Amino acid sequence: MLNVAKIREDFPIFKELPGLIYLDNAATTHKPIQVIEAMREFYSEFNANIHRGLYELSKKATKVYEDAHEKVARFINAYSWDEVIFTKNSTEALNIIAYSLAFKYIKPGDEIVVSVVEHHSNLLPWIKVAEVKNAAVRVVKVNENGHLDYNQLESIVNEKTRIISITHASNVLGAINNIKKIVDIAKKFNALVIIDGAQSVPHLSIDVRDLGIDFLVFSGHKMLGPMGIGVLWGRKQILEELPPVIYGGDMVKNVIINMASDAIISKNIVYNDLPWKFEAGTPNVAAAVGLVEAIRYLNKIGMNNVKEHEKMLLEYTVKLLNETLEDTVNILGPRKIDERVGIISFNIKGIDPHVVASILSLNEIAVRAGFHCAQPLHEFLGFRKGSVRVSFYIYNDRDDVEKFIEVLKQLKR
Ligand code: ALA
Repeated sequence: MLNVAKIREDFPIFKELPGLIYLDNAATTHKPIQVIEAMREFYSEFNANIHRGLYELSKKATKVYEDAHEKVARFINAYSWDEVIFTKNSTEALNIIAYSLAFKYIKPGDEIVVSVVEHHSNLLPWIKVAEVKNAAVRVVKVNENGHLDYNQLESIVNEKTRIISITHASNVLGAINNIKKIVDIAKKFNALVIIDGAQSVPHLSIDVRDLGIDFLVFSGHKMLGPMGIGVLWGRKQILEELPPVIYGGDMVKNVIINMASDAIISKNIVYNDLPWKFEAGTPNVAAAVGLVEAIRYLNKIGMNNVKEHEKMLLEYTVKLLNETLEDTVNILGPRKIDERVGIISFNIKGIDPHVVASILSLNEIAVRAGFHCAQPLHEFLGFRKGSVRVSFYIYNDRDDVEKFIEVLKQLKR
């Protein structure tokens, strides 16, 4: 059992807003003082640009930034530190990998497989890439419990499939996909497997070697870290072959251009080693420092305890939702709590989800309403106005759930 009262003491937001019931953790989590302090310390004591100065301050900044790659690598059990590429967030990471694969790997006629539950950021880049490369995107459906249709996946994947890009855990349904099963299907045809871990890395213990995947993306801000830092992890031998998509400083070792008048007549451009090849421009060093602190915080709690805590809250919420709203509530996603991360989306018959969220907000309860950047999933499930989403993290307790349910009770009345 987590000591929620003690954990909450680490989060300044709850001192600032003592009445806040924050149930929108799938959108972003709050930050413990340890993360905020580490970033303050960076800017006050060792702020300098990395890889660019021979002076002590720059060397120090470079060291913490490089170490941050190592710490993230260990957190997900990557093979080596230089497989970890820092991005702005999961969205940017997915876009980078999609365009890089489009530059080198995807050919006309190729197929890219996604699922209907994907967040727009794991759908739109592939639709664009397919358009430009004359390739096709194929979409796997889910059943009534929000489980991926693995039979359909098996029937869709064939020798034309080059990529399967699927979420680990749905940001709407909370449903955890069976990644090993997806990898097994992909490997029959040597397709690459890209996993959107935005909603799984903060909640589950992740081991990229054990999963057998090729790429993983996730965001720092959904796991106690700051906004502005995300991760693209990929297998080194694949990343080494792929071209960068963002060009500029620090991603290149050698830039020689020979000019005649105003024309470039020859050039010799050598890109930098991993991970810098994919990290052009001044990076968000302070955010990397914050992310390391967030990882330290989560490791201290233990990822299995995070999962157990969320499971307890999920069970309690489903029970109270059903008891309170009876057959007027429609809970999306898997019935078995074990198959979810700490997310529950639902609809109350006859009430627009935005109205529910607005009334909750009047009571200082923060949830998200609408499509949650997953409109195709809602259309597929027949929820034309979206859903109300409640999402938990380590500082939520049963009291939060009860206060939220109390408002729904009033709403029902
Ligand atoms: N992707 C985030 C969410 O699901 C913002 O709310």
